[in-house]
Amino acid sequence: MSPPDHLGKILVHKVVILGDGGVGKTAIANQFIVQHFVTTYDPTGDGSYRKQVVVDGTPCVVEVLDTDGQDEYKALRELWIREGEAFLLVFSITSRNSFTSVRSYCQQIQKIKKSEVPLILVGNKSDLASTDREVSPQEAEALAKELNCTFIETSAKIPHNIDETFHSLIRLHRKQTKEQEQKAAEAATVEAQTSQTDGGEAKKTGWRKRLSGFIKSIDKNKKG
Ligand SMILES: Nc1nc2c(ncn2[C@@H]2O[C@H](COP(=O)(O)OP(=O)(O)OP(=O)(O)O)[C@@H](O)[C@H]2O)c(=O)[nH]1
Ligand SMILES: [Mg+2]
Repeated sequence: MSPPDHLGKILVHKVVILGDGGVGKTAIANQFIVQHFVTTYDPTGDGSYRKQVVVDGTPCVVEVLDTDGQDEYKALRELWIREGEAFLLVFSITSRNSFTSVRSYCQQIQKIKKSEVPLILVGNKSDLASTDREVSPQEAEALAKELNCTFIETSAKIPHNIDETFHSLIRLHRKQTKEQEQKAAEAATVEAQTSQTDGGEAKKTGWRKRLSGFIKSIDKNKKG
């Protein structure tokens, strides 16, 4: 077990699942959190769950926010996106409409977050690929390339690629957090160096000023 002081340092990843109604967001969240597949479709409100996992030997907590894809919840979406740190953008491979919606979710994330965020494009219901597929993997790959993210096909039913998807997102978030910390440390070093140089300059200027006054007074004395 980790020593107690380490527990306090465990990183919490706030993952938001976005996508149209019926694509399987709740099913994905349930499968990841409790390894259970819900067959009934209950378009309920948003819910959040927590789970501790170990990814690449490091423990962390994943906080999953399962949003509601119904239109009446649109107003809440901005709030969910603000809360989130990493995103699963879900469509169903059996619904072209849900695939078309992906771009607008992504635009909304970019508008609110302003900077790049860890994001994975998820094509759910892969178990229905042979009978009901409406979106090809090639099309989804092309969209992922355009959105500068990874594409993964999942099935919350069988299940397939569920843990892998969350683990990949955690890795992306860890990488980004590390890069941001490095950037902040670099910026702090540059700032410290600049203020040191500024201080040096200020001293030099003060020293020059004082010296020039001293030289002037010597010159005056000489003349006198
Ligand atoms: N075959 C299959 N069915 C799935 C899969 N994932 C979800 N479903 C079914 O699709 C329906 C909708 O799933 P939900 O998880 O409730 O969809 P949702 O995205 O949460 O929908 P909203 O809460 O309305 O936004 C349910 O009947 C699920 O059983 C999957 O991977 N394969
Ligand atoms: Mg749901």
